[in-house]
Amino acid sequence: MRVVNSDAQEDTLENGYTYEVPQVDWAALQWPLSMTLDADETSPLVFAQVYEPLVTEAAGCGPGITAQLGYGPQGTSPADDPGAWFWVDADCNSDCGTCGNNDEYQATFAISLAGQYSYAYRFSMDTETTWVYAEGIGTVTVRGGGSDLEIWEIQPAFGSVLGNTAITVKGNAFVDGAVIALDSEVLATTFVDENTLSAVSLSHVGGKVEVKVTNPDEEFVSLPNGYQYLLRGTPNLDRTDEGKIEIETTSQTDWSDLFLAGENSQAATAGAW
Ligand SMILES: [Ca+2]
Ligand SMILES: [Ca+2]
Repeated sequence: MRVVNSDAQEDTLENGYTYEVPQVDWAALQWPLSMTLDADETSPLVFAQVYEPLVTEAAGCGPGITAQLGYGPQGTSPADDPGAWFWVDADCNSDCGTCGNNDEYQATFAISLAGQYSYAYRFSMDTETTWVYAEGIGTVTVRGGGSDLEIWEIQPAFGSVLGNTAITVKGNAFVDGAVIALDSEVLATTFVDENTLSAVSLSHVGGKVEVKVTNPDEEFVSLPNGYQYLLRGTPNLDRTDEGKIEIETTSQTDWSDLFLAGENSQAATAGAW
């Protein structure tokens, strides 16, 4: 920045002024956070809210904000991997009565290929040059059906690094004798029906791993990042019909004292501390 007086005296301050890219101050995915669809089925409306001072406070949606809803391979980040995501423009939900100072946007998507995907919102204030990615990532399972071998979802999709987590893989065209593998480690697998397999996880270092189902004829399908080994799962604090919170320990997806002690020894062995 340079200032020049009328007597031609002047001074310059290098980097004295910063041109900032206009960005929304806050944005978050609202609802829903997960869904299951058939292939090519249009999703329910997905909502996100955004806040920008002097733009969103007034009724309706303020000018100059572009909102997009996108989906991409499950476990990928829309900010880190935007080329792998598909985006659609969202519309203003001008009827939002609970938005306060925020604006709300809505959109739908449909996905042709069966599998598990993540979805998210992003917002731009400079005609789609830079984006702010909204807080919150949704998960959608797309069922294909027909005779194709498919993985739809893993229940639960995470478990202890110690292993011994009972997992169920839902999908299509499983054959008696099919096996589940986590990170290429084949598990002793129980065939329940053509849509359901169950197994118990083995111990493994923390992180996301591929889930693979192989039928006896060697045909296989895999879901990258489909299962996550955690040092500790989040306890399920949903109340029962009687209003009680029951910590369930057999699946090891809830906390227990025994579980916590085991984690520490496992972490030490893995050299993570
Ligand atoms: Ca801003
Ligand atoms: Ca508004």
